[in-house]
Amino acid sequence: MHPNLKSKVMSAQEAAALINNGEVIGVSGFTGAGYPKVVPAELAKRGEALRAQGQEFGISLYTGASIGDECDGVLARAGIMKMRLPYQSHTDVRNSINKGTTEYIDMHLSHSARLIRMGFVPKPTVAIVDACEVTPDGKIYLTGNGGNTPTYLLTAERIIIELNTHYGDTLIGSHDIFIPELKGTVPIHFAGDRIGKDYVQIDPAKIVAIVETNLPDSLKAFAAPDDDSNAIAAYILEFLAHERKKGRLPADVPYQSGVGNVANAVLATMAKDPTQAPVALYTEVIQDSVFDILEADKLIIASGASVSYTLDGQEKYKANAYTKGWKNKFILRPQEISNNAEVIRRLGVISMNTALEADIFGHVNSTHVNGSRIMNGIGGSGDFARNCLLGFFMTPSIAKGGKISAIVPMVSHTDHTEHDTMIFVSEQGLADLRGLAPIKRARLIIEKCAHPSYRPLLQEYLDYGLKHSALHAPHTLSKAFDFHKRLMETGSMMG
Ligand code: 0RQ
Repeated sequence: MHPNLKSKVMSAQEAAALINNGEVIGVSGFTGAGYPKVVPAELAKRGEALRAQGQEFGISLYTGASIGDECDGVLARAGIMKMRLPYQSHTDVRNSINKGTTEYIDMHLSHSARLIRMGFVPKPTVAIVDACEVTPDGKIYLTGNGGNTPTYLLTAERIIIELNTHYGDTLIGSHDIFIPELKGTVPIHFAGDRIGKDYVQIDPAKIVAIVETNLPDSLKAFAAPDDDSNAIAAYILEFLAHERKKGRLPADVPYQSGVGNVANAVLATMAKDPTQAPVALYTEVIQDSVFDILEADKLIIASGASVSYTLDGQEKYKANAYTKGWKNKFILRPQEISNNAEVIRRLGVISMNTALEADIFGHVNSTHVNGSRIMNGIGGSGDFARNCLLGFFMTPSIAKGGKISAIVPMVSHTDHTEHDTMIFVSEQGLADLRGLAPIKRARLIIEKCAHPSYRPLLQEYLDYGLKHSALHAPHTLSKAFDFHKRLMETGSMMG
């Protein structure tokens, strides 16, 4: 190692001691990939100890998206996470937000870096970044995510690098770092286009610590897709085949899929289908299901903001990166590019995201249980839903053993309005709402997507509105939240 860099090598504890009360920390990491794994734990210990002595200690934490327990979990449990943006999905962070200890700004993932660069929220004072390689002239080669990491590296006053040998050099060359101007084009015309550099160039004088590690991203294996996920996947694929036959779907449009079991089931089903042509992904999160497509020889390219592989998936990728040429099949981008409106619209992306609840007129709540309790965040779902060529919102028709209907009269919080949603899919069926006025949308959603046990209640709500309200979108405000009221009062939307 170069003497200048060597002099910065220290323990995680020493690096954490460089972080002061009130700092804004920008970390690498997107959907459980490429986040720092040892400095945050030492920071949490330090913060807890100082607080135990009666001293004030709190930090703001900016990420790409959700990150592992070794960063989000430890900081939330220590009670020192005062502010968090732009997305999380950790139980302890969620609890800390919902009890008011952590202030949370839930942002479109494509917007966050630009808002930070423009100074609408305080700029990071320190960046902590998981990296494969750092060179004496300040080239940082990132691990499994682009995320907001380039922006944090460029805007922070001090940089702490966790130099992680886990991926070896298998991710070097995968990145395409491009930071867009406030106005101007992002010249990606195919999912596989490269427009930037494979490293982030920083001023090496900003590096204050290098901590050596050899640690994987701790992402757990997914459960095998259940019957509901398989049914939803089958409806989507049948529908896409139908659209293709109608000539409404160009052959080469790329796919975006959200996180979780349903998204995995869709890609796994595609991989198994002998009639499925090779696909490109222009997505944010690349998950293990991409391996099924690769092994079926159906992957053109996977472009995303992260490779969020399980522990087994990480080993599989490393084993095949060079031997089977998998390294050349992936491009990792900053999230403002993976989720860029201009590019999504230009490429004609097919987008698949999950709703917590949807209402009969097509508005979607992805984030807030009963209108106020945050679940995760909007993530990139809005970036894709508004700008895609064809957009699906997927959800099982019921949750919590039938106590909750995913289809409600009026959503208790709105992330995606009727103007941004197109096609709804549950295990009951698929409703294509494109080109339909509100009453027709409501009839179709109740018929195709609602669970049979909730259809009569939804129909009753619509019928009442048809008699007593204006006949464009017949809501009855005094009854619109009866489902949610019953849930809060009796534990079931059924009452
Ligand atoms: O609760 O965990 O206690 O069993 O919500 O639901 O069905 O397991 O589905 O894990 O895919 O999560 C919308 C939260 C779905 C997620 C959401 C309960 C249900 C269960 C989880 P348990 P499932 P998933 C890509 C794009 C927004 C961001 C997004 C999400 C738990 O997909 O955060 O799409 N999406 N980003 O029982 C109360 C309801 C409920 C409910 C389900 N109506 N009310 N609880 N649940 N419906 C990611 C990024 O952008 C990075």
